Amino acid sequence: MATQLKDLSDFSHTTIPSAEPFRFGIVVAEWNAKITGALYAGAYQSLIEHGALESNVFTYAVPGSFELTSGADLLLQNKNLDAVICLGCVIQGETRHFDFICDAVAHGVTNVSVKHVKPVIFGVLTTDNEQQAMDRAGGKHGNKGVEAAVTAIKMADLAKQLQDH
Ligand code: RBF
Repeated sequence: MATQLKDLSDFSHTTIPSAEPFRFGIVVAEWNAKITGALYAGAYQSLIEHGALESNVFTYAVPGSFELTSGADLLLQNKNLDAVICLGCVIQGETRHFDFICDAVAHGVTNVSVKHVKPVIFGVLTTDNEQQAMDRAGGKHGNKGVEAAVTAIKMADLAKQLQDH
C-alpha cells in the first residue's frame, strides 16, 4: 500500500471538495429531453451547491447522445475548462441503434478525456425503458446528474492536487 495511505484517519473517500476554483462544461443531449433536463437540473444545482460560480458553468445542448463526444471535444478546444459533464439518455428500442450509440459515447467520452488530458464525465443513462430512466433522473434511484457533477468536482480537484505537488 502506498505510504501516504497508511494512516487513513484523515482520509475520507466520501469528502466532496469545493467546486469554487473550477470551470465546468456541461453538454446535454436533446433526445429524451424530459430525462436529460432532469439530469441537467441535478448536475447544475449540485455544482452550485458545492461552490461553483454560475459564471464558471458553461452549458451547451447537442441533438443526441451520439453528439456528446464532439460537443465535449469542441468545448475543450474552445473554452478553458477543468472538467466536462456529458448528460444523455439512450433508451433501448427495437433496433440495434441502442448498442451502437452506447458504445460510441462510452468510447468517445474516454477518447476525448485522454486527448485533452481533462476529466470528461459519462452521465449517460442507458435503460430498457423510460420508467427506468425516470427512476434515475430524480426518481427512486436518485439523480445520476448529481453523481456526474460530484464526479466532475472530485476529478477536477484531483488534477489540481497533482498539479500543485
Ligand atoms: N439519441 C439519444 O440520446 N437517445 C436515444 O435513445 C436515441 N435513440 C435513437 C434511435 C434511432 C433509431 C436514431 C436514428 C437515433 C437515436 N438517437 C438517440 C439520436 C443519436 O444520438 C444521434 O443524435 C443521431 O443518430 C444523429 O447522429
